[in-house]
Amino acid sequence: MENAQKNKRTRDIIEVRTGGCNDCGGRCPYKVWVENGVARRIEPYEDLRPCVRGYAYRERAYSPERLRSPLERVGERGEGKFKEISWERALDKVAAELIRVKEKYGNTAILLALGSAFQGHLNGSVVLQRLINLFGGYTGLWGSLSAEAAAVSSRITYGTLTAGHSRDDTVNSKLILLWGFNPAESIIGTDTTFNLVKAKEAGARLIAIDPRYTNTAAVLADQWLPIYPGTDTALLLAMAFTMIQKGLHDRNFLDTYTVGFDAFADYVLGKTDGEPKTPAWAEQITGVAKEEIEKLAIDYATTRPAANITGLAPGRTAYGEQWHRAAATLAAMTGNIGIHGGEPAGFLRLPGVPSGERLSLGPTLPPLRNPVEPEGLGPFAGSSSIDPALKNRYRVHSTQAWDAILKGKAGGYPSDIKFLYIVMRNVINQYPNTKKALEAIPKLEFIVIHEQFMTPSAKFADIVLPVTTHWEKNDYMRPWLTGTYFIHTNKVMEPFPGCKSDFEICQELAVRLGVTGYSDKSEEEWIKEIIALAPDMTEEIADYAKFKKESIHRIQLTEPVVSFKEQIKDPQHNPFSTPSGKIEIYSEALAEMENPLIPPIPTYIPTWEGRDDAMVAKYPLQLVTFHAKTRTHSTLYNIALVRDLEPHTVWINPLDASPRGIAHGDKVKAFNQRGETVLTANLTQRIMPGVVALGEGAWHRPDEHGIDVGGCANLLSKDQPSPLGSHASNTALVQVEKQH
Ligand SMILES: Nc1nc2c(c(=O)[nH]1)N[C@H]1C(S)=C(S)[C@@H](COP(=O)(O)OP(=O)(O)OC[C@H]3O[C@@H](n4cnc5c(=O)[nH]c(N)nc54)[C@H](O)[C@@H]3O)O[C@H]1N2
Ligand SMILES: Nc1nc2c(c(=O)[nH]1)N[C@H]1C(S)=C(S)[C@@H](COP(=O)(O)OP(=O)(O)OC[C@H]3O[C@@H](n4cnc5c(=O)[nH]c(N)nc54)[C@H](O)[C@@H]3O)O[C@H]1N2
Ligand code: SF4
Ligand SMILES: [Mo]
Repeated sequence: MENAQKNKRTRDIIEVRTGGCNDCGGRCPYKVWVENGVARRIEPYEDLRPCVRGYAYRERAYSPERLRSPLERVGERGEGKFKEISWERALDKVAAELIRVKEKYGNTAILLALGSAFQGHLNGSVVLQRLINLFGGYTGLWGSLSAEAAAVSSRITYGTLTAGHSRDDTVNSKLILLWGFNPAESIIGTDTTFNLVKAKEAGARLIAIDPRYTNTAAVLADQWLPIYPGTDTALLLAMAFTMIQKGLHDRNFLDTYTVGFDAFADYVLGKTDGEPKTPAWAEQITGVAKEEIEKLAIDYATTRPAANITGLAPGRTAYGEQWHRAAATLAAMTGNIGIHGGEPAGFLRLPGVPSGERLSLGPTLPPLRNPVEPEGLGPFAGSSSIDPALKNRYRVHSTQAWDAILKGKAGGYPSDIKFLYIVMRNVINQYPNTKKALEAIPKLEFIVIHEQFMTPSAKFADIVLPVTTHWEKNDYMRPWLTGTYFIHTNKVMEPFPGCKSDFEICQELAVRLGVTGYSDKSEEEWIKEIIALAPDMTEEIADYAKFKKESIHRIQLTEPVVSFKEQIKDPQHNPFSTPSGKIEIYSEALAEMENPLIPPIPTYIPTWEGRDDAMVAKYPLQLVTFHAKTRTHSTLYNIALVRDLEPHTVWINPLDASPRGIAHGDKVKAFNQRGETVLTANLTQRIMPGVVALGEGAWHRPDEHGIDVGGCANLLSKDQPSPLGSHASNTALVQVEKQH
């Protein structure tokens, strides 16, 4: 009796060093205090502090809503009626359906929707990709939903995906433009806001260019320049006009390191199209006053060094790739490339990682080649080819998955799709045009999903396989684009009863599919092998056991990392990796595509559904769908702890609300020709008139009439990719009305 009481009181508390491993913008190392097997508390590292969501991942891991058993659909698709079945039966069924579809239609009838929700290099969605490659292949998707415009623009302009500075360099900048960049909320690098604060303390001026007055702007910026979405290229062109007119551009830099500036200057001055890109011209398009444009141009050209830190959202507009290309061109015009405190305004990957095929960082479990595709297309979305026509021949652009299911080969898509396999995505919610998704779903013969929760996508599956969270497995990862460290994410808790990891599921399916050679290694052996595939990591991680134990490995830098330092210091011996060996303001490769919508120099192309579209008569407001601070896309939406911190609303300026009779807190309907959604109005001067905004990721929740009352952004978005593959999620016109 006495002993039992004593045992009861014994507290077995251990510290597990691990980290967040999601597509969340950060990926922070932290310690978790685990009491008798239950995670209790997260403790951050000094300089790499978790965001508000980090703490909610604990609630999520233990949520009573977690799926605990494989499910088989019994009701209609989407009705949400399932029965629990055994793992044996579920896996047998998935394997049998894969074999049936392969035999009847061929491998291209299988569409993989592979997500990025878990970012470990062993257990990522590559586990399914590898399996299905060994099974004969599949129809894949291309086009990163996040950063296709940034990636393709960096590859064209600089010849590499890596084009940025480690964040500790920010302190060297005298002027920082936060261009469509809100890292205090849409985290882009755990270390970003910390270093921006340091830069401000060191005297830098910061200017935010954003249709919304964000928390980052409120806390850090000296000035807010509101701009109409999708018009940023026009602003950059007018800045270029001012610089050229006033002779402020760095002619020596341009002559030495770039090709094509003269063609660009002719276009900017209106010599090629009769339209000088003056500040007055840009004022009409962007809504930014011409005096402000001139001032910004002069400031950016004369305050050295200056960093234009570009977010990803302006690139997620129609022709968003032009904005990234123009931003890089202005970085060159101001000589801010390859120097401390400057910024090439390109895509950013972890410094030190050799540029590769993949948008994500570094090697993973070898995915193997997709046998239905030709060699050389590259294994991943955002592949090595920049030619969209080539990619479209074998893959479907991710924004057009629903259209491809509906239209198939007859509609010009590479295959007729019968089987949808979803891993680490909430496709119905997160791909554009959710109504079209609902139309496409019935065309499919079979849908499988691996999930942790009954998400809006899981509801439509025929079989749902419950998976473990990132705290229930070991892996290693790199930070999200910035951050000079590696993390070994150690297991915090035992797998939730009834759940398996994605890797375990694929291993068991491999046996049923008769696939050999899927995996011959243990978890630890794989992790070691993957590390060995990365030259930078092999150098850094000399002692694996130490890495695992300490969980974080910090890369020791003698100074901040600056892309293209060598190219600028000694151009003779260090050409850029572009065909010309220089920064390509003019790209011959683009010229060869002979597509007026993919011009060889950065060009302002008015977006579809812009302010001058005929559609404004019915749908006069531009919509921005930002990344909300309380969720990772749609992940965490069902966790009250964070959801209640910032209610999901539509931001609307009082000048737009008042003629519509809308008061703060009213229920409103946001709609266009594609769909409608009901949510709460947030009247605020923090959004410019003519623009409304809502966070992406709120769950699609149809009421009894099929009307969404969840505020799902993608009911309103258009499923048309930009010509170079950008996901144009910030280009849409809508109307907002009071809901009676
Ligand atoms: N309108 C609009 N749409 C957007 C965007 C936008 O700005 N506007 N942003 C786009 C961007 S940048 C992105 S990256 C995408 C993100 O879209 P998704 O990749 O769909 O991301 P989530 O909504 O987080 O959904 C991921 C799902 O994976 C599940 N999951 C988490 N961990 C695991 C795991 O280990 N295994 C498995 N099998 N499942 C797991 C989660 O429960 C969750 O339901 O959304 C895009 N959609
Ligand atoms: N809290 C949180 N952080 C995240 C994520 C998350 O889901 N939640 N997701 C992560 C992922 S996967 C990604 S890809 C990144 C996305 O990172 P971003 O794309 O940079 O993030 P967003 O919030 O979509 O947009 C940033 C800002 O751009 C503004 N903006 C939108 N359109 C335009 C435009 O046309 N012009 C200008 N000038 N500004 C515009 C928005 O108002 C917003 O304030 O965030 C990462 N970080
Ligand atoms: S969600 Fe991402 S950024 Fe936030 S604490 Fe977790 S790992 Fe860090
Ligand atoms: Mo993303």
